[in-house]
Amino acid sequence: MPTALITGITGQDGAYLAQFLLEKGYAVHGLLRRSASAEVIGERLRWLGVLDRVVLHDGDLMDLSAILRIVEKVQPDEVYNLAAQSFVHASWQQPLLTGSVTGLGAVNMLEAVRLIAPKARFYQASSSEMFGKIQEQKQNERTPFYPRSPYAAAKLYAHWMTVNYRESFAMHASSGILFNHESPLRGIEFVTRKITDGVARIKLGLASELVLGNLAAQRDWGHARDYVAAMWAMLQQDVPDDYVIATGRTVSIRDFCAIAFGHAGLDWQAHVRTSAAFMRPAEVDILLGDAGKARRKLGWQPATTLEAMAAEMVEADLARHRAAQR
Ligand code: NDP
Ligand code: GDR
Repeated sequence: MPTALITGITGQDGAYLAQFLLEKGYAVHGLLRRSASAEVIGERLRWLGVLDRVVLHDGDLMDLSAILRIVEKVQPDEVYNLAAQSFVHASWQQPLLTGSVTGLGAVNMLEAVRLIAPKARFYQASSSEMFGKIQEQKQNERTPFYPRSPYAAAKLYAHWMTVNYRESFAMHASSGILFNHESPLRGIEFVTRKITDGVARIKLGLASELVLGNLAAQRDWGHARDYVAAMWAMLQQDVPDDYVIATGRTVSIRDFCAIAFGHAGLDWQAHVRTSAAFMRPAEVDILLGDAGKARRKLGWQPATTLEAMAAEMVEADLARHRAAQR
């Protein structure tokens, strides 16, 4: 039975990846940082029905000694570094924390693997945000980067450190440059989930309006369930490498609103207003990925359309609010 260690296992991708690996017969271990609100820990893993099938280890990505001990104990075959301060908007308010966790945290994991389990295969959660102010209409693995936030700059550092450890120490380290991916388990502060939650509230009469920021921004959105399969596929290759994972379709926030509100039979324009509070100091206007390399080498392609994903998210938020009302 192969053993995987996932940092960020309590997040959206960590939960889906844990479920995916368990179905493949892996022993799944995860890093868990302590919280005073213990009752909400593992909520996403519980939602997917896998909380009691994973082994959780107390630790923080910033604490190298804890990481070293956990890697020693788990002896993983595969390490997935998903932990990060992942909310772009917050990274301007917390640039140092973001640099520490999202940037240096990856190096803590790389060091732990190099020192304790050098044969383990390593996955780094890189991001399309690294393309930022885009240098090509469609971004692939050769497109130059131009980060536009403290988050993106930190991810770029972690990305290049992953490449460097691969080249310096012959580690099996791969970097997945994933475009936005969403699901019913997406954090509520991210725009798709904020919208689907807003749709559910308005539909059930719990709210009348939804306040958003820049409606013109465009993103290439896929489903997290499809994207974790690509992470795994990267680590099954003989040779480590970097891959763009995307759908190849870009849609504005405005159009996502139309799809999500439309699913509930609502007119988005009657309910959405904008506020400067949700605008960013520097915006990533548009992202559109070319996942041709992943398709050719990994045999990967997305299975879920944006419309199906939006419908799944709206339905999940309706169910949550209905359950809370009972
Ligand atoms: P989430 O924000 O849902 O999850 C982040 C995870 O990191 C949580 O488990 C969180 O723990 C954990 N974490 C944060 N800080 C620390 C720390 N100091 N020590 C240990 N764990 C910590 O992110 P996603 O699941 O959406 O994304 C997974 C990764 O992929 C992230 O690195 C993200 O930046 C990256 N990414 C995501 C994309 C997307 O569209 N979702 C696209 C491209 C890249 P806790 O539950 O305690 O907060
Ligand atoms: P992003 O996701 O920054 O792309 O990062 P987010 O959903 O936060 O923003 C997407 C776009 O929507 C615009 N927007 C709003 N965003 C939020 N959060 N709230 C709003 O009210 C709102 N109104 C408009 C934003 O300006 C932006 O243009 C996500 C994260 O998962 C990162 O960790 C990951 O690396 C990238 O995706 C790829």
